[in-house]
Parts: sequence; C-alpha cells; structure tokens
Amino acid sequence: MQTDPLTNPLTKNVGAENIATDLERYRANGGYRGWQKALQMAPGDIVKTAQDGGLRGRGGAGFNTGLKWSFVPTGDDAPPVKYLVCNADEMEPGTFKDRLLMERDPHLLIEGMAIAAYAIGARTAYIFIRGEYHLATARLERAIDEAKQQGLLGDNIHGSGFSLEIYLHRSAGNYICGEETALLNALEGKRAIPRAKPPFPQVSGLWGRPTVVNNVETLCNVPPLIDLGIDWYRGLGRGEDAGSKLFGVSGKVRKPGTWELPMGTPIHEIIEECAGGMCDGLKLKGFLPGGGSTNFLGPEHLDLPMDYGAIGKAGSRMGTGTIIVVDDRTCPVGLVLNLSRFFARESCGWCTPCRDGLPWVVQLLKRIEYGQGRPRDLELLREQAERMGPGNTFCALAPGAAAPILSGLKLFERDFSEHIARGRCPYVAETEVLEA
Ligand code: L3W
Repeated sequence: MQTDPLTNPLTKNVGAENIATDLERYRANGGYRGWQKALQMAPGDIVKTAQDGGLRGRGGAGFNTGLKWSFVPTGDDAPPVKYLVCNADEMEPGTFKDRLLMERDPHLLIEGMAIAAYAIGARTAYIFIRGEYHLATARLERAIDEAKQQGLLGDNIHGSGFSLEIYLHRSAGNYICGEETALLNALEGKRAIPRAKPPFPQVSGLWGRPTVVNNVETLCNVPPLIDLGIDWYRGLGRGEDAGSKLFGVSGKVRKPGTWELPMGTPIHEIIEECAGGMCDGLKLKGFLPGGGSTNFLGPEHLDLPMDYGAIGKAGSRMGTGTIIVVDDRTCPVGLVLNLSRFFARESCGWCTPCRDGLPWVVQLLKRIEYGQGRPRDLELLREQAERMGPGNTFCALAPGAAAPILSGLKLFERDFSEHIARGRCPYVAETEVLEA
C-alpha cells in the first residue's frame, strides 16, 4: 500500500511499516496538525471548507458533509447543547473499510471528530461502534486517553476555550442501528427503530438536541482537508467527485481487500490492478458496486469511474464503495437469497413492507433456489420487492434490500428462469441436494 500523505491521506499510517496506533507515531507523520490549524479558524470557516472541498458522506448516501454541518443551528438563540456522533456500526454486506481505519489509525478518527465537533459547536461526541469490533474499540479507547493526556481533548483545549469529551458506545448489534435515527434511539437506550425525518438530526437528534451523525471514513477525511486545503483535496479526485476513497473488492478475485484510491478510479482498475482480477478460470458476470444494498451492474459497466454521479447514472449507487463481484460459477439466486436473509434478520420490524415483505421474499427465493419454484413466482417476487421500494417504508433498509433482488431479476433473468424450468439449482451437480 502506498504511504504518501499527499496521495493517500487516509491510509498513510495503515501499512505494516507505518502503522500509527500510538500518539507519538501519529504526530510524527503530521498528526493533529489539522486540529491545531482548525483551532485558529472560525467554526463557520471549517464548515465552509468542508462544503467547498466537496467532501461527501462515505457511509453510503454521499450527502455533502459541510452542508450537513451547516444545518446545525448557530447564533444566540441556538440550543446550547449539541452532539456529534460517529457512525462506526459497519455492517453493510461486503464492507470492511471503517474497521481498517479504526484499528490501524485510531487518532485520525479522533482528530476528525475533534475538528467536526468544533465546527458544529458540540462539546460531547460519541462513537457508536459495532459490538464485534473488539480491536478497534481497544485502540480507540487508548487513543482517546492519549489525546486527553496531551490536552488534545478535554477542558479548554490548548487554551482555546473549547472543550470536548469523546465517549465510546458499543452497539448491541443490529444492522438497523447503522441508520442514523435508529442509532440515536439505541444511544438513548431505546429500541433501535428509525425516527420520521424531518426533523433531521441536525435540528433535533440525540435527546432532542441538534446532532450530526457522520461515518468513520467521512470524519477521517476532515484532518487532511483542513491541513492541506480545498484545492489539494479537490485535486485528489480523478472525476467529478473530490478526494480519495477506500474501495474494497470481495468475491472470487485473487486478492480481496481494501485500498485507498482517487475518487473516480475506473472499476476495472480496482478489480484488475488492486484485487488481481478474477480467480483462474472464472469470468465476471456482474457486481454490486457499493455493498449489498445497491443494484447489480453488468460487465459492460466495468469502465465506469467509481464516483457518485457515474454509478448513479448507470442505475446503481456507489454506496460504501465496496464491490461484491459475482462470477460465472456462483449461483446469483443463492447470492440474492443470502443477502435477503441478512436484511430480513436485521429488520427492526417497525413498518409492514419490511417486517412482512422481507420474510416473504426470502420464502420465494428459497423456493426458487431449492427447486420448488413456480413460473408465477418471478412476477410475485418482483411485485413484492417493488412494494418494499423507496417511499413505501420508514427508512432505507427495505429499499436497499429490494435493490439486489430487482436488479438481479433483470441481470440474471436466465438463471432465475432456469431454476424454475429445471426444478433445481443449475449451479450444483444433479446428484447434490441443496438444503434450506
Ligand atoms: C437535512 C435534508 N439533512 C439528507 C442527511 C441525513 C443523513 C444524510 C444521508 O442512508 C444509505 C442507505 C443505505 N436535510 C437531508 C439531510 N440529509 N437529506 O444526509 O441521508 P439519506 O436519507 O440520503 O441516507 P441514509 O438514510 O442516511 C444511507 C446505504 O447508505 N448503505 C448502507 C451503508 C451502511 C454502512 C455501514 O455498515 N457502516 O455504511 C450503503 O449503500 O442503504 O441508502 O445524515 O440526515 N433534506
């Protein structure tokens, strides 16, 4: 992995040679320079830098980060208590990028949170971390202690008059806890169900106070952006979008992994050059560009740049930027079933299309995959997945779950039909029996 801070600001400390889990090494490589600089700036100028720098949320939705911060009320009549929350509940299928940052460069996240909290006027911040992320939790706990000991967090930081406490909260574990308003309920000790939006958390969030929820990778972009400036940051991208991005590849490629690359890097470059291409004898049949809740794209889309606009125009979403590759010997029906089972299990059960619709699509997919599918089932599956689409549910979980089903029905139509026509999965030997 490259370690040049000018081209790889997110991963300059994550390679085995440079790993900077302690404050001393982090500082030796330019760490906390952005925070020192931010403390000399007016909070509004930091918000403007993030907005003009074109930093977009890396959790999946790509919302402009500075714009989100700008919604937090300011001025004399603004509520005095505000919160910053880091969404570290990484559970999107195929996504393993935030873990890398937290385990190998925890101070980068702490520094990003300090700058973001200062920008929005929050004196308390929480990291809502996935319960299974034990190593990341231990390293972040230590990093918070070290930063406090050095006066980088705590009371009256470097005589600025600004104080900040950061607390770690371990998630009890459910995908829906990553949805920002369900996360806030969980943090308040309530059942993790999403809230209606508006009001957005920036106006009424944690305990009804203005709250910004940002993803780990998003916050890790903030220190280098403040330290090195807008022109440098925008120049990092190869296409329409600014900055660099952690891209990942999983599936039957030679070297699955995560790499920091310029935003806008073409997909084929990520799969061929970073992930080493498909395993011997396998052909790429399709891929999910940004985790399990995005639409499948086909091989004709491999030349697309990985940025929000290009992937959106092709009919999918860049999501978390972690590609799941489907090869020609893996059953796509089985893959879609596997994803649907996950989403059904992780639903909070609050709204009907998600609570009842997801178990129903799982039943239909099981029937098709295990050889009992009827010709009408494909239309039933499509209708049901459409009912879980945008606008019909309380949050994005069910529409996200519907994405690989609906796009899979189109891209892998022959596979779905063949399962029904043959009364068995064509990807397993005739003598093999699949068990539900
Ligand atoms: C004020 C408006 N604020 C939007 C803010 C909003 C939020 C952000 C994005 O789901 C997606 C989902 C997953 N006034 C605003 C506004 N905001 N309009 O912008 O909001 P939104 O609603 O577009 O998305 P979301 O509900 O936050 C995020 C997808 O990401 N996803 C899942 C990722 C999972 C992980 C993980 O495991 N860590 O990242 C992947 O693709 O399906 O569609 O802050 O407040 N008018």
